[in-house]
Amino acid sequence: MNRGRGRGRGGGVAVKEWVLKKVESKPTVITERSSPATAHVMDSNDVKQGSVEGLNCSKHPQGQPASKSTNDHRLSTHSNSNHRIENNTHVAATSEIKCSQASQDNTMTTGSSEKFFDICPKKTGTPRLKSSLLVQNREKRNEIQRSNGGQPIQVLRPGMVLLKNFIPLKDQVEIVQTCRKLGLGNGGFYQPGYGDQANMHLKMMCLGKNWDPKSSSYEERRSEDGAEPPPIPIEFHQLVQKAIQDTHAHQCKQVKQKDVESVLPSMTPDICIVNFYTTNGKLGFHKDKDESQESLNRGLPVVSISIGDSAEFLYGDQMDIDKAKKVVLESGDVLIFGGKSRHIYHGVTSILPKTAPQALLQESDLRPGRLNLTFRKY
Ligand SMILES: O=C(O)CCC(=O)C(=O)O
Repeated sequence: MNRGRGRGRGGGVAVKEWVLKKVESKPTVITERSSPATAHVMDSNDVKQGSVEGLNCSKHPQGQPASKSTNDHRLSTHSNSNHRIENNTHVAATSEIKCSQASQDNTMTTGSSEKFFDICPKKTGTPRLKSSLLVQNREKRNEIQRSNGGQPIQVLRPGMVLLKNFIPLKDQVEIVQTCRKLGLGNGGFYQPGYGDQANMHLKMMCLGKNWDPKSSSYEERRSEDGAEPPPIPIEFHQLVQKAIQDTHAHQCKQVKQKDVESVLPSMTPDICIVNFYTTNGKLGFHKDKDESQESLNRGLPVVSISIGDSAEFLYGDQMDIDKAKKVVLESGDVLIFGGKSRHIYHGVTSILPKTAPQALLQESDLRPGRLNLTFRKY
């Protein structure tokens, strides 16, 4: 059950670092999960307020000081927990910060008897603005592409593929509706936090197993409220299977790759982390390393589905966003990273407002922002 985020394996030493950086008068927090690391940058005021909206990642190799030293604060390992706060921080030089407001979108709270975050609130009286010409044209183009059998699969690197516009609009609407329903029920969307009063910049719901950001591990019930994660719906399983099968077929045909399983192993998920990013949501640079050692060793892929507004997604081999590559994930895209790419650092630096397909918004009432589902095998 130990997802391993923030926890060293083998030695059993819990390691999680939080680094604060001063930007103008405001210090900013970078969280880094080391060995391997996960980093998130946060505004320290937000930490105090228990709410964080801006984050980024930076040069801060695990276990090493980053390039610049200031008198900021550093949070790393407690002897008895994952966190520790120190002064005299080493600061990553590349961090660019967006200071946050408190979560204006925190309409939900935890606790099964309380209201959960609704990703499709019913609009009252405010007519939806027509999307820009750019978005309208893109939607037309996407529709044509879909009716012609979709776009070719893009190989971003060995084991990492992008299936552009893979999910038909009708299915996107259904995914939103399913997530909404699950998200309002027991184990639904809540505001996750890392502890130390620092929140993630998104709303989360887990299916299959719960991932707990405080302990960086999987659990059968959500420690926040004791809720049992709902099972992964069958349609989601089918979608993941199709995405992997299509990728294999593409590898066989186009790349003449014989041993497709060694490049991208098949995977039947037992976990789905559903994130909803409002338009100022983000997710810091990190590695997914909390799945079982067997799953990680075999390079069983993470399959990631994007719906709604587009996101800037960074990925790379090093804990350094300056060296990372960027790809824009649009509504209906499926990104898969497994095999040699299973251990990449990755994160979401920004959500691009008003980029969701108009028809999706009309039919689902999805609120501004982005729904992301990542499937994994524990
Ligand atoms: O939202 C995304 O595209 C990435 C999500 C992610 O990295 C994660 O859940 O670990």
